[in-house]
Amino acid sequence: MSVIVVIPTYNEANNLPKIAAELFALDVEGLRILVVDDDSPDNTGQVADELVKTYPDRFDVIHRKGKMGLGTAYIEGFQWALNQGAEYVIQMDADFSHSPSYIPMMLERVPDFDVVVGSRYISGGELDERWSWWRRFLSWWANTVWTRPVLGVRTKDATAGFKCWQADALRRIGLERITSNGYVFQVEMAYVSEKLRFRILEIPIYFEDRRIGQSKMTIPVKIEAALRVFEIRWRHHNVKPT
Ligand SMILES: Nc1nc2c(ncn2[C@@H]2O[C@H](COP(=O)(O)OP(=O)(O)OP(=O)(O)O)[C@@H](O)[C@H]2O)c(=O)[nH]1
Ligand SMILES: [Mg+2]
Repeated sequence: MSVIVVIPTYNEANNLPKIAAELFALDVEGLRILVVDDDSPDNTGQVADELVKTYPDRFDVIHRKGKMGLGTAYIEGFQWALNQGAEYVIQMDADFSHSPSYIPMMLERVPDFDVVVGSRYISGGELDERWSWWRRFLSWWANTVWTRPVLGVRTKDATAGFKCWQADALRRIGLERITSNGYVFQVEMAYVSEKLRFRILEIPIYFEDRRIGQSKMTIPVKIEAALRVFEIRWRHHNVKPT
């Protein structure tokens, strides 16, 4: 099996060696990691270069010239993974919000689906119990009251960022038509997946708060993401299953 885990990083120097060690400890045969780093000021890029030496042939990094955003980082990473001949491509954050422990289950289920989504909003899914009611409310509202009705998306967690794709599903998406740069990238991928009538499986996850480092999800970033949902609908409402 050939599995590439794509991890975009911006200031994750302290998380990266730990998440790499946990991923390689999973005992998933053929698992490789690709980091896409945006010239993080905390030197995540150099940490990644060290990891390339520690895990030869299993760990790679793409260095980009500046903070170019989560969306383009994933598109570059996915394209690289497809060119490397990956059968399955996993996307996850570096900050342990997405626990590597779910990956074996995702890989077990993905052969019968186009994509398996780590979901916070199906039965059994949960947000960190340390989150304030306000943070929970905002997250729930953004997903359930805003994004899903605006787009008519059936996936319960339309803003999820932890997914395991069949390589062929990523090819069918046509990555060149995905243009979101920020966090709304996840929503764009979810919407196009549904337009293409992909077989989507949601599995419940416990979404832990980031262990180390700082959130990049500021209020203006959240507002922009909310408004971008309309742009996504406008751009892709005509997409038809192939
Ligand atoms: N390459 C790249 N990675 C990014 C960028 N912005 C965020 N990331 C990474 O994308 C992942 C998710 O970002 P987070 O800051 O954790 O965002 P979040 O999970 O929505 O917010 P938190 O509540 O802080 O965890 C992390 O691995 C980040 O390092 C970016 O502009 N470029
Ligand atoms: Mg996070």
